[in-house]
Amino acid sequence: MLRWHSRPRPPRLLGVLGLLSALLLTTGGPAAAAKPAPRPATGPGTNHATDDPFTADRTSWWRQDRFGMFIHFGAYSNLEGEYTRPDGTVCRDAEWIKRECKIPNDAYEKQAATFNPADFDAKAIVRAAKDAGQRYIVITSKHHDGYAMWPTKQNSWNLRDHSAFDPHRDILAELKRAADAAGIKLGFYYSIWDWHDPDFADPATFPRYKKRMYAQLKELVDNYDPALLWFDGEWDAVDPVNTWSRKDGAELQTYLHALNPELIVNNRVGKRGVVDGDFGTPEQEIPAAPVDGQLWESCMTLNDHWGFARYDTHWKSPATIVRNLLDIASRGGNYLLNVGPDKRGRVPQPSVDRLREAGRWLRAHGQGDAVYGAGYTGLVATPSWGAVARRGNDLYASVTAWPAAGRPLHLTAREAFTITSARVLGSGQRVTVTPAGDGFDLTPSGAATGPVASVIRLTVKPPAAAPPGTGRGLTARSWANDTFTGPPAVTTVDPTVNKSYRFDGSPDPSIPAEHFSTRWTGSIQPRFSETYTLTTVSDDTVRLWIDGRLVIDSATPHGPQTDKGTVTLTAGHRHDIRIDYTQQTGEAYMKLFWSSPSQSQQIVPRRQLYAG
Ligand code: H79
Repeated sequence: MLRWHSRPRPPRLLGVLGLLSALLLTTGGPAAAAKPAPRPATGPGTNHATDDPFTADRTSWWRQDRFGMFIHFGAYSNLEGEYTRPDGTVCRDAEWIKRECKIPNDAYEKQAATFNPADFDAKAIVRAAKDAGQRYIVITSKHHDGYAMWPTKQNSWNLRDHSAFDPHRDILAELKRAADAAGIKLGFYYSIWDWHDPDFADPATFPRYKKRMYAQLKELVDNYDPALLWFDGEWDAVDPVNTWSRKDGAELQTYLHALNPELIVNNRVGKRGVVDGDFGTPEQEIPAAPVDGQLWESCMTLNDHWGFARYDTHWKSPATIVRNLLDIASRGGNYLLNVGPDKRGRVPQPSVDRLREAGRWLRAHGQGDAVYGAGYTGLVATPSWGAVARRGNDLYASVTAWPAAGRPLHLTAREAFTITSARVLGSGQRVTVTPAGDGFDLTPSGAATGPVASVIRLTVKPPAAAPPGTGRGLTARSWANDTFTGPPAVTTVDPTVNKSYRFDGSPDPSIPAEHFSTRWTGSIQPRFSETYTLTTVSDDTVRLWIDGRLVIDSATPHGPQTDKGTVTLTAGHRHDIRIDYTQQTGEAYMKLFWSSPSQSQQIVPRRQLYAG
């Protein structure tokens, strides 16, 4: 299995300021001549996109693991979802209780001082995640109430300095140790929106808040080496006013990348855009289809609250959990399923029980193969009777509505392929496969293997593929104007079209960050003879031609945006491609993805692109 358990820590860069002073210190000396100066991390000539999250080694574990545990735990947990007002009436909420129940600061601080999660048992939590088949954990390090769950040095509003908890304990360190020991990845949730910090709401003092926030994030990265950061609270809001901007997000991403280039970050680091961070974050919902231009993860509660609420018994059933996971994996997404420990730090038993049931299903008969390392396939249409995911040359048809005896399950094929074997995991029954209409009928000879879902593994002979190409990228001509006028300022071969210039970058140090244009030319060589969907993510404009035909025409200046066009391509053939891209002012992005029945979404890779 492709997992790194004891990956050596990547070398820490110094951060932008450190990097600049390191540069100043080393220029001119005799040693400086030996080493090429490191490329600056900001400014003209910078492309912040350093890989394709859909295919990078950096994101490999996350793309395979599919199922994670979210943990909402903070000073609010101490109230267990109920606040008794001075007049004796009770107000209910969970992690939003301070705001929704309008608890005065001093009252909230007073109750937090009694917070004593002495029963927090990192090993038990990791065991619960492992039993559930969850392969990573994301815990709130700081929610909107601003209360830090580790001994931060930036303020005293934290679990060590403002609680009744043993000051020698550090639950994030405990969780990190237990997760490492179990081969589970650990990530931290961090809320940008902060109801407690007095500097947050006023634009005049916000820079002070931002400095503390950066320092807290550095503490988290340096002290706990998280694999992932999960931001939240990036939205515009009042009370307190949230001024977090796309520019703030762009700067934070640059900062985090300098701290650890391997970090995986969600899209709420910016403003939830398709160009922000590494993955999209649908909350309490499952997208109906793969998301264009971005990895994605659905986060969901196990009952109706994120934080512990002692009265909330509206638990999802194990069947719902498993079926959600199957739907999500079959659309190429991840499932981050939440638990909210009580004020003593214990994960509610109903949560543990349901998670264990889900894990039991995943372990049974190797059914986890339908989830881990499996993903979207365009080869077949989504059936009404379940979900189909692809892993190599196996399709996993997870059937939640098993047919009556002798009745078929119909599978619609979007491209011609052959099924060479079909069997029900955990059952010796036969599955008869017959070509029928627009695809196949699968007729099992026996009963479902269980009430949750039964998995039919179909081994397929997929559509023929041309061998990988030998391309080295497209020719890129860039102008220091947004009209392709005059001689280009620079001509290069770009391995891929994958540009995140954000606010400050540009194609070349000689080209300022505003008003430029790039024209890519050459050819694109598909490996399958199929209908391809070309997807661009651009800001400000893009036009794309294949074999002289305009496939994407998005010439009205726009913010970060996804556009799509379809084109039938021939395996191994080099189709002419031309892309005209302009950047006027503000942010700048240009990415080119492709997908087809046989090709899952990715940045069009270098070897399939030829200069010209
Ligand atoms: O941490 C969990 C929730 O507490 C948090 N995200 C998950 C992972 C979450 N916060 N808010 N929401 C979920 C719902 C969004 C509410 C909002 Fe609003 C409506 C934000 C902006 C409009 C409330 C009303 C705040 C501002 C106006």
